[in-house]
Amino acid sequence: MQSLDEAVETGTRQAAGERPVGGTPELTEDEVLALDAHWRAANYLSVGQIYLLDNPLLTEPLRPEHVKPRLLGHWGTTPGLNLLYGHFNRLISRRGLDMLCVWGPGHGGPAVLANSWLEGSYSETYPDVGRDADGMAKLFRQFSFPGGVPSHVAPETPGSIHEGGELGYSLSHAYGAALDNPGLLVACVIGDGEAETGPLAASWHSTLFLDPARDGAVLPVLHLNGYKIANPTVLARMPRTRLDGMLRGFGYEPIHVAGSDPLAVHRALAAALDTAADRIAAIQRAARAGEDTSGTGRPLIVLRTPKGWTGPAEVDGVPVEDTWRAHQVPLAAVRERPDHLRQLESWLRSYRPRELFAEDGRPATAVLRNVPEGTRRLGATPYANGGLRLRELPLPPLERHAVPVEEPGATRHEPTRVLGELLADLMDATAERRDFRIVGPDETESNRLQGVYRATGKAWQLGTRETDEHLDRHGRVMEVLSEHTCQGWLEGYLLTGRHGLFSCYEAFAHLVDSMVNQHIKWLRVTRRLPWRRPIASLNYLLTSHVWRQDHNGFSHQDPGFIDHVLNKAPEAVRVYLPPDTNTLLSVADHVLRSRDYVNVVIAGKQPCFDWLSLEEANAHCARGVSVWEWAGSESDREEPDVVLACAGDVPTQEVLAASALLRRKLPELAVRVVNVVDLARLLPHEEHPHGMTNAEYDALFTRDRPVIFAYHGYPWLIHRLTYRRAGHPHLHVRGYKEVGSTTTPFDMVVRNDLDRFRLVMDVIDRVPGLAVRATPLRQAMDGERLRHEAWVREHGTDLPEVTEWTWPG
Ligand SMILES: Cc1ncc(C[n+]2csc(CCOP(=O)(O)OP(=O)(O)O)c2C)c(N)n1
Ligand SMILES: [Mg+2]
Repeated sequence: MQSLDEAVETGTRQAAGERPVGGTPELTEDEVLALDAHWRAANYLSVGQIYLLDNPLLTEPLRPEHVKPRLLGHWGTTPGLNLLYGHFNRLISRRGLDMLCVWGPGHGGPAVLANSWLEGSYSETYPDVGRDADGMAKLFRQFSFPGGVPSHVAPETPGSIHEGGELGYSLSHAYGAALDNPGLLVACVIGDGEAETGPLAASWHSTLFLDPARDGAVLPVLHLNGYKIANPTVLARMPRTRLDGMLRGFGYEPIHVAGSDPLAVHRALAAALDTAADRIAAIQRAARAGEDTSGTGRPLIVLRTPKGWTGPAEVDGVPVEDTWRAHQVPLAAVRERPDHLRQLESWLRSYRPRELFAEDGRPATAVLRNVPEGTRRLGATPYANGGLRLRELPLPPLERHAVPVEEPGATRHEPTRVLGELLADLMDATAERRDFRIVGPDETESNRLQGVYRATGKAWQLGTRETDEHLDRHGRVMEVLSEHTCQGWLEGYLLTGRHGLFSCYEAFAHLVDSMVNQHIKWLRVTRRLPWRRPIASLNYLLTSHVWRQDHNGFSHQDPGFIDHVLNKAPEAVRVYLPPDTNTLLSVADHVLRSRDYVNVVIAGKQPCFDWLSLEEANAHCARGVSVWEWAGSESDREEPDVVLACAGDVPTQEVLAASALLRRKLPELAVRVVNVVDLARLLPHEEHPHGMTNAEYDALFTRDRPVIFAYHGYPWLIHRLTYRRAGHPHLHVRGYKEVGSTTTPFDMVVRNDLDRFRLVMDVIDRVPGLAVRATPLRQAMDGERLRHEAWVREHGTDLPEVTEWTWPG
């Protein structure tokens, strides 16, 4: 049989399909044939991955034992992704582009794997899977197979920054990747089902935040294959004029490509991509010459091709191609049913593999005609292995921002306001290199980080008014009222080798629970892939926290994000509760230098006592948990009678106030105060890299003394973390009990039984021998709580002795 190379040489149309190829000025016949050959090869390799255990080149008739016993994968989206990969190759090769692609329908894993194998990046990453017959057999066998590779565009897939497992985040990831990468074009394939998700719908706005002068470009491809798993999609059934109206409203200028005749679609898609690339180049040229391009619609491709295109048209008399039935595995009983086996074989042979691959399995030259060179290949781009491009952050010396602390509790500062100054220095230091950004849902100022605006503004491409503040086309603070979009931008930014911080109200971090799950999973897998270089950690600063949502109340009170992330892979998760300003600075410095973690930092923005000098704060953070000797009363005794533990700024203040009361009222009681800044220290050391050994834990908390633990969040978490410790039966935790309201700060702690008076009562209730002896004190404490209740209701403020309380020293 004639090889494809020969077919292209002689200009025979036969090799490329039945229909004649019409000439267009843009694409020669050879080019169409080469695009089609690549597509057929990728489709063949995709079907092979889903079905075949053996006989990869069909050198013999297909037998049941050549087929996998469990057929797992998604065919429907795959031909569309294959089509696009080949066309992106052409665009890159012709124009010398640096390109990255985010594949929204990541369930089309076979497509991206097939293309990586074809271009050679797969075998370079995994040398045991060579670009030959043996390698092809391994490529097929390993897919969705125990011990092999996942079905999605997972971290294992070369060139991927986006698994696409949980749908909705492709476009925000793509925009995050493009920020501050002026030479990069990020293509983003969006499934029409994915486009129905809330996060995706919100992320269309991203184009109004992208700065064509200093950022790269995003080219969205809305893939209208018409269906999701079992339903048509909204956007595919929407009349075209309405779809266009929607897209134009978001700032895009759609370019439509539609069809089911492969050769016609190749021509139309190539022309569309050329048009889009020309428009992007023109917008960038204008913006970089100082022109305002915000009125020009950004190109977007609407690709309308059949779901499961080129797969079985019908199975068992039921239509499959171009219906929702093509979503997963169209032929399900191949091993059992000879007719299905025959259908699979003819499906595979319809791609004419003998034209596409030599006998030794290597792809024919014509198949690879458009494959770019070296790191321009989508599977080899360093942009998708961000750690390769990562630079150390030029963090300022902490001494420059630390607050002076001569003695504990003598002064007060707003921790996040001081941090804002440090972040401003960091913005200054990265002004040229542009590799640090802050994202947040409209709360940078509310969280008192506004110091940062002396160094940079807020990204904004639309019109401005005189009354607006800090809006700036080139700004590196990104504010949009979609936590999902913020999270997606930051993930895309970090995954492509930069640094950042997400500042958010504590309660609303829950909106991205599911997104952070996925990111943690990504990190966990990449840590086991030696070729993936470590990336900067994803850092959350959660402020405006549960105890100080004074004017918002119950809806804004929820400390549960900590519980959520601590369920996740311990190797990738860190939670910090700095109790004062210098400790926050020390923690911030640490997390911004760290790699491959999700760090959650919970810190207050309200004036807070300064407990530790910078030196003490650094030592405390290095230990993660320390005895604060100056705050207790155990110095002249061998062992404390009771341990008052605390984690979080408000609980720390309540514990110190309780300790001061106990010192005055029960001077003979030996009280130890322990502060926990790194929550994972409480875990057993076998469970978390930061966990303490039992010996360390027992030395701090004792094995048998009562421990009253005042904790920032839900009390159960502390029990969960410590349940295996010898002292656990003696541990009593106070924290947020879901009693929230719009009320005074001290009323919040009283209502949740976390206040100093209640803590003293807890001590009396638990230290043997105090129950009777200290009854008068217990009664007095109860009286204080009643007095508080009456006072706040009458005056609307906290008791003067509470608001004016200071550490007695
Ligand atoms: C957030 C989310 N919800 C549900 C699913 C389950 N799911 C997997 S694929 C799919 C359909 C996707 O349709 P579309 O985006 O159009 O992709 P394609 O048609 O290209 O397969 C769904 C609902 C998911 N992966 N993520
Ligand atoms: Mg679809």
